Amino acid sequence: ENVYQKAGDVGNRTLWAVCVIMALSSIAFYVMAFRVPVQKRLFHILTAFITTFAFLSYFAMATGDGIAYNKAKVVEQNKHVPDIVHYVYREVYYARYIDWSLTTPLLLLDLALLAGLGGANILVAIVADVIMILTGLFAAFGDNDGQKWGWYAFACIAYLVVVYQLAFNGRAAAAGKDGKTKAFFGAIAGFTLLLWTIYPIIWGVADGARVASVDAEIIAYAVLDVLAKPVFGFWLLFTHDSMASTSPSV
Ligand code: RET
Repeated sequence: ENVYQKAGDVGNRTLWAVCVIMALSSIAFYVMAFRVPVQKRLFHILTAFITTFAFLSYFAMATGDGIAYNKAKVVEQNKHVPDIVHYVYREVYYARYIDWSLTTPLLLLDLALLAGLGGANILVAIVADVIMILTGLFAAFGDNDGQKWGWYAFACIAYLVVVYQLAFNGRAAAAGKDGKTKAFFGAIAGFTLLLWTIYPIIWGVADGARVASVDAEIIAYAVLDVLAKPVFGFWLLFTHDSMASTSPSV
C-alpha cells in the first residue's frame, strides 16, 4: 500500500500566517527605506527584497503551488514471507529552495557589507551558499538513500564554507570597524549562524529520515524563517539606523 505524507489544516494555516507576516514586514521595510538617507538605504532595500521573496514563496506554498511529491521505495523484509514493497510519497516544498537560493545570498550580503568583507570573500560565501541550497534541492528529490544523503553531504560541506567566511573572515573584517559595529556584527552573525544550523537538522528529520510529519516540518521552518528574515531585518535596520556611519560605500 502506498503511503502519503502531506500537510493538514495546521500546516496550511501556518503557511498563510507566515505569508501575512512576510507581507507586512516587507511593507514596513520599504517604508523605512524611504525614510533613511540614500547612503543608508542599501541595507533596507536588501532586507525588503528578502521578505518580499519569502512572501511570494509562502503565497505559492499556501495556495498549493511549488509543491511536488517525492517517491521513496520502502522494502519490508520478513523471514518467512516474500519482501513487501511499498512506496511513501512525501510532499516536497520546492518553492522554499527557490526562495532560499535568492534570499540566503542577500542575507549574507547584508552581513558581509556590515562587516566590510572583501569582494573575493563575499563571492566565495555567496557561491558556496548557492551550492548549498541547490544541492539541498537535489537531496530533497533523491530517490534512494545514497543519492539523498550524498547531496546532503555536499550541501553541508558548502555550508561549512559559508560558516568559515562569516565566523572567521567576517569577524576579522569587522574587527577593523568601530566598537559598536564590531559588537553588533558579532551578535547578529552569531544569531544567524545559530538559526541557519537548525535548518539542516530539520531537513534531516523531515525530508531526510521522514520521521517528522509534514505539518511539523512546516511549523519548524515557519519559526526559523520568521526569525531569520523579519526579526533579523528589524534588528539590523533599527540598529543600523541608530548608528552614525556604517553605510557601505556603494
Ligand atoms: C539544507 C539541506 C541540506 C543541508 C543544508 C541545508 C541548509 C539550509 C539553510 C537554509 C537557510 C535558510 C534561511 C531561510 C530564511 O528564511 C538545504 C536545508 C546545510 C542554512 C536562512
